[in-house]
Amino acid sequence: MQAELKAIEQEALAKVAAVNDVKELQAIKVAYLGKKGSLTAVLRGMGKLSPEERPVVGEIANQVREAITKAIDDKNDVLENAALEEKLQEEAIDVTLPGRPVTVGGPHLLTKVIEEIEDLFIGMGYEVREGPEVETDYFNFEALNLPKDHPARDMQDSFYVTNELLLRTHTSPVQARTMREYKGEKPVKMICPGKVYRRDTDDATHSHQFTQIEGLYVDKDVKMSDLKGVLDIFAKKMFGEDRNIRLRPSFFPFTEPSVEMDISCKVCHGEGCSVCKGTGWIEILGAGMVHPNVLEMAGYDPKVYSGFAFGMGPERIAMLKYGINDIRQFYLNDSRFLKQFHQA
Ligand code: 2NL
Repeated sequence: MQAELKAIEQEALAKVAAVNDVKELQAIKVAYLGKKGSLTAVLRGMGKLSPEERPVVGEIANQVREAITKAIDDKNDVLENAALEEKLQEEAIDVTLPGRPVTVGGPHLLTKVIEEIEDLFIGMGYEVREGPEVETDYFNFEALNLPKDHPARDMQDSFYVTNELLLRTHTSPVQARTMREYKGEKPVKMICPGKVYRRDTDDATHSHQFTQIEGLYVDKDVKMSDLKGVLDIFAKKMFGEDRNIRLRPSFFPFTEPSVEMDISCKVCHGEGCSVCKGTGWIEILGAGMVHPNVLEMAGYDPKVYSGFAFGMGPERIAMLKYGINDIRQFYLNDSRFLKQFHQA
């Protein structure tokens, strides 16, 4: 029986030494030490031994059990450590690698141009005002001398929300609202930047949504020459002191007389070249003296008050200033375009 025990020990230790897998090791443990295991079977047979033999064999049996148990536990530690090591290797992180770069954004070019224009007029005493983008038919059209049957009110050209509400087609309603608020009692000197909407097909020079900045100065004795002086200062500050302006007659329903302003071409200084299409001048904005009907509807007595107004498109200003040839660039949010105008 002692020889049998020693043989079991040798066999078990050899198997444990050969195994390389935790599950197989577990199977060996069951095969030798389990309830139906071979060592257990031998120990069951101890009852048949003589009382002298029993303690001797019992002692050996315990040693064998301990030797096998220890071998299994040690091997288990080895295998678990190896598995852990492998996992650590697989999941290793190189903390010395450079991190992902953090890109910093900046204000959109259009925002910067609008703020530059705002600052320029704030410097001349204008207040900046904003108003709703969903406007009433009254403030968007009626109050600006565009009666119900006026051709500029074509349903095809505006985004109507209801019969009476639409997305504003210009920022003038903000000025009409301001005059109404001031009740014809004090001067108005304001600009209003903001988004406007027209039912247009988008292309290089048209967008169904774009921005506008309008200006309005209403007071006693405001004259056309005041308008020309302010626009000249604006053009020189915005495009350079070497630029000149000229006013051409034009038409808007809300101003009389109406003009369009050109600035001299920076490339040829008025001589005529490809940039200005041979004319020497580039159109920048529209303006005029506020129509008496507009003053009257807003509560200002046209016999006492007069005013000038102007309107411009910041996209157009930015395109001329930075040589951008497609208005859609402003709205595509292509970072390759936007980045060019970020400060270093
Ligand atoms: C353009 C022309 C213009 C105005 C806007 C205005 C506003 C009031 C009264 C009178 Cl409340 N006029 N605004 C006047 C003339 C021209 O814009 O071509 N804009 C891009």
